[in-house]
Amino acid sequence: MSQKRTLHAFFTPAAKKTRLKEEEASDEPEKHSKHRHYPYPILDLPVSISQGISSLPARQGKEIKNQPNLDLLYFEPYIPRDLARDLFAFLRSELPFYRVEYKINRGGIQTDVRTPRYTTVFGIDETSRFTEDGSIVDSKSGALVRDRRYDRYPPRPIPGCLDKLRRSTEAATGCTFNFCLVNYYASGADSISFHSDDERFLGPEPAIASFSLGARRDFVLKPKPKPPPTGHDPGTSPVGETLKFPLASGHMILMRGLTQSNWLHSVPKRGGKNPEDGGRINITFRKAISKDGTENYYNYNVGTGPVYRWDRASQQMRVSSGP
Ligand SMILES: O=C(O)CCC(=O)C(=O)O
Repeated sequence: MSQKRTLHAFFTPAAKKTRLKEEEASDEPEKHSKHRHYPYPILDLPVSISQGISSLPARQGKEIKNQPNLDLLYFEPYIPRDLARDLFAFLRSELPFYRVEYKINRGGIQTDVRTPRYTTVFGIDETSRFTEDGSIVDSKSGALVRDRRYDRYPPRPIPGCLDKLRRSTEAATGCTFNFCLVNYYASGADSISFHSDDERFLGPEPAIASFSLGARRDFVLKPKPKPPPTGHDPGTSPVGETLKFPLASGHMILMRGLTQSNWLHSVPKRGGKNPEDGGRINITFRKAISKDGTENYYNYNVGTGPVYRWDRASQQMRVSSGP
């Protein structure tokens, strides 16, 4: 049996077998995206998924602007159910993930934080780009770039299996993106706490496209707390209410405009035994405008710990022993 057949078979449900037969009959070898800073070559999408992405989005986005300074475009869905299921299984199997640990200073006390989900990141800020051979050059001059912010965690180009969706998202939203962050929530115990993506390295009104694949999870938005009123500002401006979107597989929310400077978002933990606790992938596309963004994203989404990879036999992430 060819390697192609084996890989296709393991993430493809029975209902897809007829369509895949034609692909398996082709002698095309599997292709991988390669880069010296990937822990292993990353498999490109099978033809069935790649072709499916070519005809997205499945639906038009719906504008949600009914709260002060909130500007969302909600695709419900962007990716139809079967394609979302295949893309979820493919990315979970093929991407390298990390469980990043870092220290923060809370009120003068050093605290260890273990990120409560698996993460990975690809891309580089707009001051630089990758050449064909994977080197990093200045976006304008084309000269090789050496910068301490790229030294500790060398940037990695967005692999083909994510770049196709990035290009589709750019076409559907009119935005441009140079970063792809991926979260894997293994169960309801994994989460992301309230935060906003309002760092200076994203520019003043960042657009962030956020995809959900796999288990349904709540995406909660709440207004940022207002500073206490001053003599000039009696503090009467409207703030808005907490919103909850139960995001299903294939849904995409574009957050744009003043959303990040005025709202916080989170995916809270979910308790209890729920049949939908089958794992969820979140993909965000963003645009970083400075090298600080590149350093920050690799620091918090790759870090210095081991690589995890999906283990089919045990149906969980395991520390990867090699390519
Ligand atoms: O998983 C999600 O839907 C949200 C992810 C998120 O907020 C982030 O990566 O900043």
